[in-house]
Amino acid sequence: MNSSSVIDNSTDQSNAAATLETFAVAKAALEGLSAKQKYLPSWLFYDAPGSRLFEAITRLPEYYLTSLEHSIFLRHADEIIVAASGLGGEQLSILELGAGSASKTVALLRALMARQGHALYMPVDVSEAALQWASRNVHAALPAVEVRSICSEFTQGKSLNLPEENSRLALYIGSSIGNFDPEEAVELLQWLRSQLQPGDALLLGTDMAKAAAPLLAAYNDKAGVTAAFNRNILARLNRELKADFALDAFEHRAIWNAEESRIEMHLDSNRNQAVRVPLLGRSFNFRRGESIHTENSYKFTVEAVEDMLLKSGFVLEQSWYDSDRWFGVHLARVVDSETMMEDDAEEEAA
Ligand code: AVI
Repeated sequence: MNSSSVIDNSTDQSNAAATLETFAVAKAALEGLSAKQKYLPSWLFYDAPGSRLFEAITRLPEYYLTSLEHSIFLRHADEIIVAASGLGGEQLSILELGAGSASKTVALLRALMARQGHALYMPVDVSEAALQWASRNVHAALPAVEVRSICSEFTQGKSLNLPEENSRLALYIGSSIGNFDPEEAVELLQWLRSQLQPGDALLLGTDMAKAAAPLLAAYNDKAGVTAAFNRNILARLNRELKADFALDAFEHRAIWNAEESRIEMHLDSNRNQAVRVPLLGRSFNFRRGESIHTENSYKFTVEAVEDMLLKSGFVLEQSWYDSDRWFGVHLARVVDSETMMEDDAEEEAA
């Protein structure tokens, strides 16, 4: 094989991946914009410009989620690692779904290194760029940590083929679970459960239910970064599907839906208009005031967290909070389903 055929091959592969992604974007846009209540799924936010905007959101003064979760890790990392290690005495490795910058994870890895003298970190992300970023940041802070990146779309239910030698602490932090509807959240955690073994642990970060004012401020920041993040979803359809959305014809709106315990983000059309999407071969009409629902961000009580975990095959063991209980970090254990069935049978017999 000569070097040019290698280059051709990789170009073919990346073209194929790009085509698949465009197809997924087109399918999502067609489905969502044809619905009675128009919607676009929130995974569409995270192309390269959207991921940069999200990083900017995490640094906003109103967006308390990231800084509070980070402060919980800084304050309780040792305790979390001791509790996650359980009684088995085996080495623990850390798996992280949706690695991002891994900046918060460093606190946990530092505590793990201090306890074990060695740490294996396995970030999972669909984006190679995100994995490289996580790996670089971890190595800059903790050069001795062993990083094994796993490039996978973990919301698609595929096996992660995890190494079996260690027990694992899986991280799903940042309240990312809150962007799934309750049934989808349980399905995702059930899949995660299927990748783990009895005794393994999960550390889940959740934004907690609270008064409406701080929630509304967090999703309607003064600098307008969240509005830009929201509108980027339309900009992405312009870039990738050659749509002609006028970005100033849609207003960012974030509301608190107390009944569903969630922040909802919408883009409201500020005029009657038709938007052409050439790659779908059609256009979509918007009435003045009509919305595109772009995101749900659920806020949890600890009971709701416990219930979601139980339905997914985990038992909640311990939670840590900031002093106002605005953000929670929950440690749960994978239950051995056979032990659970035996326990149920014993309870029924008693
Ligand atoms: C990624 N996720 C947890 C964020 C959230 O708060 O639901 C996404 C976000 N949307 C608007 N601001 C941030």
